Amino acid sequence: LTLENQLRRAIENEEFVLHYQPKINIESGKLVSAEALIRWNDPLTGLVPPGCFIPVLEETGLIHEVGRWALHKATEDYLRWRATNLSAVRIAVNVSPLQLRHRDFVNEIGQVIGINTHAAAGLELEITESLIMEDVMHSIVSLKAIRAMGVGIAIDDFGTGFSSLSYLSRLPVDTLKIDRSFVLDMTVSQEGLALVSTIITLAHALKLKVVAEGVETEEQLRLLRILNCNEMQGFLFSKPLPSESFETRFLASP
Ligand code: G
Ligand code: G
Ligand code: MN
Ligand code: NA
Repeated sequence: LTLENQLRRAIENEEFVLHYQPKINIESGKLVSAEALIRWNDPLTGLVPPGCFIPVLEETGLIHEVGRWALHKATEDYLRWRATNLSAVRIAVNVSPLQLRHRDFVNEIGQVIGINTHAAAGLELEITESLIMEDVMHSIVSLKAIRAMGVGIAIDDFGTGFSSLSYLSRLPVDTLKIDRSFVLDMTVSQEGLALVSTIITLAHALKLKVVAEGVETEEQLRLLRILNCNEMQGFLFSKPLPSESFETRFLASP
């Protein structure tokens, strides 16, 4: 069986699951959001990470169907959390550039949130920097329409995609996520620290929120706090968790 056919069967058998990784407000220490990260629960081999199958979903066009499922599932989980908790934890869903480029994507987002304004306010899309830039004019049009519905937009892996700074100021986005390679270098060299500091200053000058990815040490967190980074995500706080564990650990009412 080719991987493509295995994936078609996985879609039929509903074998995809979403894990959630918390994002923490650095100033308050509070949980503010959860990033949905897809896994394939293959009955033969167990959990398969997205790096192993997202490229094949993209090559075969199956990404549209699986991406739509992820958006609906994450929104459903979000609305359930919201119904059972007073805390307003947002939810972030990764979106393939192929999805963003699809003619129907803006409509699809409209269908996902429906008439539920809570869903729109709670939802954020994460889009990789390099791929926004590949088709920047079309990206701007689509992202504007999505943002007009109240959905947030984050640029993922920021710093790795050579964004033109002139476009950065024109992109309709709310958040920059600093790629974890920069967070790693921050405690290794003065140059690494200077880069993170500069990215945060730039983001704030453009009125964007900044999230640091891959935070693994107290030292990284200490420096990010000094630099006024807004949110952090990483193994220091929690790895991505199955939704039941995420709910028990972070959302269970006392
Ligand atoms: O969870 P993990 O670190 O293995 O994720 C690796 C990459 O897979 C992440 O960079 C993320 O952008 C991507 N990814 C995770 N979930 C999804 C998803 O639902 N859709 C898309 N397109 N990419 C995802
Ligand atoms: O590209 P994206 O940022 O969407 O991917 C998130 C990926 O980063 C997930 O696969 C997740 O497992 C991984 N990740 C999250 N936190 C950490 C961390 O602190 N260290 C490392 N090495 N990886 C992390
Ligand atoms: Mn992401
Ligand atoms: Na990233």
